[in-house]
Amino acid sequence: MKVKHLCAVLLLAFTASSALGFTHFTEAEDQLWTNANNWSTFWLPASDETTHIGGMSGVYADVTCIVPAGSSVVSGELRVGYNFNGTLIVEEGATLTTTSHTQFGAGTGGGLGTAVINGNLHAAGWTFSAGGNGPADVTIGPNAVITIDSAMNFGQEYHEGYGYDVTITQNGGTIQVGDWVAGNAFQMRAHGDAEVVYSMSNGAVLSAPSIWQNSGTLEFEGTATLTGGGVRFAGFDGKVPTIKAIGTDPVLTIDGGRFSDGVLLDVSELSVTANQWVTIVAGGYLTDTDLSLAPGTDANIWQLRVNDGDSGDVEVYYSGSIRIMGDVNLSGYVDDDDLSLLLANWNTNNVWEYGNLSDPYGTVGYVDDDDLSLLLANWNAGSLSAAPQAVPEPASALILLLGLPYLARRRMRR
Ligand SMILES: [Ca+2]
Ligand SMILES: [Ca+2]
Repeated sequence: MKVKHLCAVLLLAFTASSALGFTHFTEAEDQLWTNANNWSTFWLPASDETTHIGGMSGVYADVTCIVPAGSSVVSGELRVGYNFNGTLIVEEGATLTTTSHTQFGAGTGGGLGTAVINGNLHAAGWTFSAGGNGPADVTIGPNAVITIDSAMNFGQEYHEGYGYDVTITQNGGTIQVGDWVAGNAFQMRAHGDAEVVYSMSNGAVLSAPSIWQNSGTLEFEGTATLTGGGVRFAGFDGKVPTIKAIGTDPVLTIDGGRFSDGVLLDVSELSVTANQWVTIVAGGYLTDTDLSLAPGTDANIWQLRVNDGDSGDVEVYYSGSIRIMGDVNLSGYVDDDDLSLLLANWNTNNVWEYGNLSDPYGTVGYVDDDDLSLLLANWNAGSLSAAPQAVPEPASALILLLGLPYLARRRMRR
């Protein structure tokens, strides 16, 4: 009974796909894409310099198929893990061109779309677990050179309430995206409980004019670069994105290229392993809370160190520079100049530059004792990598503090 049932399903799937003009990779002899006997059409041009498979229609890869080293093949739309689980392997030195979208785990059958890519791949677009019913797991190797003409599209937009995990591990290599990296609604996210995890390491580069992350996790280890001009991390729909640093001395370069467009690092959490430095090169704007933050060799390079016992939470706000909690005048360190500015604007509805540290845009908050506490808790911060600084006399701060009730009373009377 079970065998009959399975055959019926297979027949149905074959009939449905044939009607749509899709060629099956059947894996009849081996797993090689360049072996005609592996294809439902039994057709393959003799030369493997440029091989057209599936013509302009498309290919279902619901088993494991390998594009072997030294080969160059072209296909139409490619669906990896559509009816069943499928795996695409592009070996080092191989070139795969898809004239339409490549989809991973984006079929109706719930199949897992897996790929291991260490060669050249050129696709019209990439879709991960979007518009379908399956998860996706893609690993990109150090020799991969990937060009996506339009978008890298994450997540599940058409089946509200469902969610499928998307895991992308980019261990080096370069991905150049023509339009944007995001979900169907311009978010790098998945619905429901699904997680999008994008792990970058070994010098991995992801480049696109627009990279939006609204939930899920971006991990980086060693060095990694997000580039192209419009990197944006911002919460959406009750979810928040996480940037997570792993290993020793991780460096994440967020090179917007066009900073006038604004690089928004509006993440709620930057997760960093204790007792290590993280270097972030960005046009973003970082507000430190419990962490030690120090300028690097130039004003755009800052290092973040999370000490044992400190929280790993960092609030990041939009602007043109990275700022230290308590540094009201943006001088790079926290001292009595900042304290004076804060006190001079006591009890006003104001922005960061006038002392409202707890509410940098001044949307709801006033300059008050919460801000004073934040400043004093970060007294002398920002001087970690500089030459030893004279510690401001506690007495001067104390005198200013003693004068505060008098100042507050005078302002209230006006
Ligand atoms: Ca300052
Ligand atoms: Ca405040």
